[in-house]
Amino acid sequence: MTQSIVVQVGQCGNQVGCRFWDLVLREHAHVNQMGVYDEALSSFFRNVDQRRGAVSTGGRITALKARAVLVDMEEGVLGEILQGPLRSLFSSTQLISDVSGSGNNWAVGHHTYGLVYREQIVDQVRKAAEHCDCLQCFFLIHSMGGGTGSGLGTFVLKLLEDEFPEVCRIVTSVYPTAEDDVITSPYNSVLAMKELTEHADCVLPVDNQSLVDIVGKIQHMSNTGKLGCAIKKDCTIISGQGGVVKVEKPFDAMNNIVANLLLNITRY
Ligand SMILES: Nc1nc2c(ncn2[C@@H]2O[C@H](COP(=O)(O)OP(=O)(O)OP(=O)(O)O)[C@@H](O)[C@H]2O)c(=O)[nH]1
Ligand SMILES: [Mg+2]
Repeated sequence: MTQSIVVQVGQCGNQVGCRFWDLVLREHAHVNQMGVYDEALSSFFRNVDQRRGAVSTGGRITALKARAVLVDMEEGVLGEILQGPLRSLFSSTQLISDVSGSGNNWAVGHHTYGLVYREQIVDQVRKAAEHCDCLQCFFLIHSMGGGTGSGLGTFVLKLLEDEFPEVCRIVTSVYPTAEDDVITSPYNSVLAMKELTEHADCVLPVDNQSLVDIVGKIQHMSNTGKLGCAIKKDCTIISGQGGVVKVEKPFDAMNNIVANLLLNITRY
């Protein structure tokens, strides 16, 4: 069985990433009610027993740790993750953050923070890779509009190519809407796109405007009682209902769609 490592960069990358982890756990709990640490679970999680160390597949679930590295140059989102319901999935060393963010500036993320955090990021990715028997894929999640996601995100992509050339790099890139608040987002997107074309094996482009439209349509159908059998009320496509994260945040419904997309392409 192969394993994958998720690298989530910037606010958007981390918020989408958290919806993904929430959804993976819910789906797994649904199909594996005995709480067995099986091969499907091992593709994204390690199972760690405090006394015995890593537990091999076939045993009971003790403490799951996500195969992930979380990077954001602002503390806010990572701080929330460390205090939120998913906190036990990550040890603090898996989280890499600074204080002030990249100020929506691609170059600050790519060049300034890239150079400063290069070693720390490589170290954490290497540690995560050492815990894998057969590392197949990196899943990078980031936004194209923000400075950290686009700048540092694409720096990390190149880093992964340099350090692990044989491991496939699949990137989920969230594109800004035409009315995006971030004035520099078109520039950040173009600069990041060049890096994607050079260093990614596969890009899953996600358009924020389409996400807004889909969420709006589903909510309209729900309000007018027109939800049919295709989409049920509170289904996982847009809703976190039944998940470990109880309070829905502004981007959650949109991020659930992206998390579903990722879950569907990684399902065994
Ligand atoms: N779909 C979605 N888009 C988001 C989310 N958070 C931010 N965005 C979009 O991402 C872009 C801004 O990027 P961010 O990820 O917030 O920025 P960042 O990577 O943290 O970079 P800096 O804040 O500049 O350091 C804008 O286009 C936002 O609309 C999210 O959770 N989901
Ligand atoms: Mg930010």
